This record gives sequence, structure tokens and C-alpha cells, in this order.
Amino acid sequence: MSETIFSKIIRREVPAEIVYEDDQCLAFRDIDPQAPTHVLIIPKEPIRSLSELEEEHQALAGHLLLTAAKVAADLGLDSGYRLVTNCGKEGGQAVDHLHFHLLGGRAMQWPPG
Ligand code: DGP
Repeated sequence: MSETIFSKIIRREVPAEIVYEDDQCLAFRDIDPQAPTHVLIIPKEPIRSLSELEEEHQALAGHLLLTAAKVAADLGLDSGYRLVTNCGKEGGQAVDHLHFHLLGGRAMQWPPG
């Protein structure tokens, strides 16, 4: 796949406020926050979107979800939070590197826009 800005963040070629990292994933604050806490959780492997996940990614997919919950707890989102992935054009995906938005620090609305 063609590279995105997120690969450059993983390689520290573009600065970001990183809040968590391990061998499989990275979590950093969104540049355009939509809530008081807005963090992106991404795999280091450049998978384009949720639709591109394969059976071989099962453990990684679980790890990303567990990491989101860990980061939420570490950031003190004790009253709740929302985890979102935008997938494809109509899903509102702008960056073609799988990412989960962790949003918290305010009451969320439903339905989303
Ligand atoms: P999406 O629309 O789901 O593809 O969301 C992409 C998000 O990525 C969007 O909320 C803004 C964020 N973003 C884009 N470029 C950068 C960047 O260079 N740094 C950081 N921290 N976030 C970025």
C-alpha cells in the first residue's frame, strides 16, 4: 500500500504526542481533537482499514481493542468513552491506515453524524 502520515509518525519522522507504544501498536493524540481526550490507536503494520483485516490479524485485532481499553483507563476515562473506526469513503475514513479513535472527556451523542 502507499504510505500514509501514520507510517511517518511510527518512524518518528513526523512528531506526535504518543501516549502508548509497544511492538505491535502505537497510540497518539489526534491533531484535530473532537473531544477533550481524542487518541488514535494504530497497528504498526500498515493495514489500510478494518475491511483489510485477515484471519492472520486476529490476535492483532484483539490486541488493538485491549490497548484501547488500557489507554482509556490510563488516561482516566472512568466515566466512559467511545471507540470508533471509520472505514472507507462513506465511513468517513481520511487516512488509509487502520486506526481506532478513542474519544472521551465529554458525553457522546447518538446517532453520530
Ligand atoms: P479518519 O477520518 O477516521 O481517517 O481520521 C483520521 C484522523 O487522523 C483525523 O481525526 C485527524 C488525524 N490526523 C491526520 N493527520 C494527523 C497527523 O499528522 N498527526 C496526528 N496526530 N493526527 C493526524
